[in-house]
Amino acid sequence: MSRLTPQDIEHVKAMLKKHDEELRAQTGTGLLGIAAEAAGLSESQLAAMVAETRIGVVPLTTGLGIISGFSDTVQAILSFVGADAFVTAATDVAGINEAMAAGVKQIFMADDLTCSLMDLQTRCTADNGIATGRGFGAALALAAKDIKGKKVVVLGAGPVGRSAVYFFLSKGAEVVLYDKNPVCLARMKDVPGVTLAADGSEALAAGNLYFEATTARDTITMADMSEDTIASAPGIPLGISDDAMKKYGQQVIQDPLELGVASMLSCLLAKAAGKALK
Ligand code: PYL
Repeated sequence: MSRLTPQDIEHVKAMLKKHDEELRAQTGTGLLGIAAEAAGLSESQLAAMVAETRIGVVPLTTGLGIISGFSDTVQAILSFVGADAFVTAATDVAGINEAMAAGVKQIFMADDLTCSLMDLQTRCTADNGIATGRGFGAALALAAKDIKGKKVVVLGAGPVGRSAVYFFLSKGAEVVLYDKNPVCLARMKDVPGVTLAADGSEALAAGNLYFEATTARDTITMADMSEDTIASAPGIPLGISDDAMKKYGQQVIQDPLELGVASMLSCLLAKAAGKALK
């Protein structure tokens, strides 16, 4: 998982409404609706569950330390989808204590390796990588109207890519998967419904629904895209080339944190309500 920079997220808060409108134009629903789809909930079910939250976002100074603007941006995203969320004034253990004293039901924390939303009552957790795979997967499925029986190309077999693969399979799609790391790829070789590609070009030639979850640039170029392409691209940095974005950017679903955080919330609330995420 790439570590975000302050520059990656500096415009997120101010652009939340505009991004929600962009997502609605691309998928037929906004951030809340996509997050609901990611967790197998209806939008109204999720809205009712979100209204009962109280989330403490606790900044952590471990490892490479605080990312300027990260906790505030997480809080803004959670609030945008209707959660009662606040950033603790203290960091680390003091921040956790502050959240407990404030009567939180959930706590959001992220160190350099793991980003998690935890439910104190049920002890359920939602992981950013897994939720991001489901959230961007749901966005692609919604944008494509129906992916049942269709081929979805997944580039990247890390935690985000693998989570998306299982989401696409649960929706009846077939998956063509490529990762430049043969060990990552081999982990998926016996999964029914998954075909492993020999390289990125072979994968991209298999269909026009793309899921890009690598840490490389230019994995998808102008030659790979057309008016029929829909791409969902959580990978940081963006894997779609600049010239392809200029021509086909409207067909690309991407953001640095919004879909992942909203989907962490929906997946956590679904799990806390006893719903198994298929
Ligand atoms: C959760 C994000 C999504 C993409 N990359 C992940 C990342 O940047 N993780 C590191 C988060 C560190 C946060 C820091 C703070 O400000 O509390 N510990």
